Amino acid sequence: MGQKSSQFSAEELNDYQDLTYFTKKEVLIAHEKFKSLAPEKVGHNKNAKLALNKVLKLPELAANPFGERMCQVFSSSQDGDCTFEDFLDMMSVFSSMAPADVKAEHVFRIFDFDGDDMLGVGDIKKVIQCLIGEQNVFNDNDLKRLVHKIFEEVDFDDDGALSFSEFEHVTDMCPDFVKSVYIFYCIINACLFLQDHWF
Ligand SMILES: [Ca+2]
Ligand SMILES: [Ca+2]
Repeated sequence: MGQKSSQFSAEELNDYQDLTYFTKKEVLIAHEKFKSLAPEKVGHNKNAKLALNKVLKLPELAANPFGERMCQVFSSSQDGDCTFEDFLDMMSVFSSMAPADVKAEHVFRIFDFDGDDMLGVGDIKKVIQCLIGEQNVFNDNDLKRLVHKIFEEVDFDDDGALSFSEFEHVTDMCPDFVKSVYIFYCIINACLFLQDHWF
């Protein structure tokens, strides 16, 4: 404990480098971040599991409206609590080095709240609710109309749910997470604008 040298063996670092989009140096930086959330715990056990509310203290996640949902998707225990390996995976997938299709796959999982491999009306409502947060300016009718508008734009086969390929079509135009969230955001703003001119 308390040693300045790495908590990882050379072999472990090689493995992490192979399994993520990070270099060994970046793996160590990610571990420093993880450790800063609970220094005593992680100092004793480099892969200690941290509770969701601890992980959410990370500024990058605290500022992200999907922070909690991201932790749930990457948590190996599926409850949002994260080990370093869960955390590393999440950081790696959303790093600039990860390819767009890998990001899109994970954004889809994050948006798929009920885990049925489709983005249904309920999922998209939750996505919108995450985006607009506390200052909920929509009533139920607004929300319904907005969801209807989104499906009109991207539900190409008209089956009332967005498949991964329909979703990918949107994210192809805007490959990173922030941008695909931004697209939904633009759709929302466009709808708000339209709403003013609907009647
Ligand atoms: Ca779903
Ligand atoms: Ca569809």
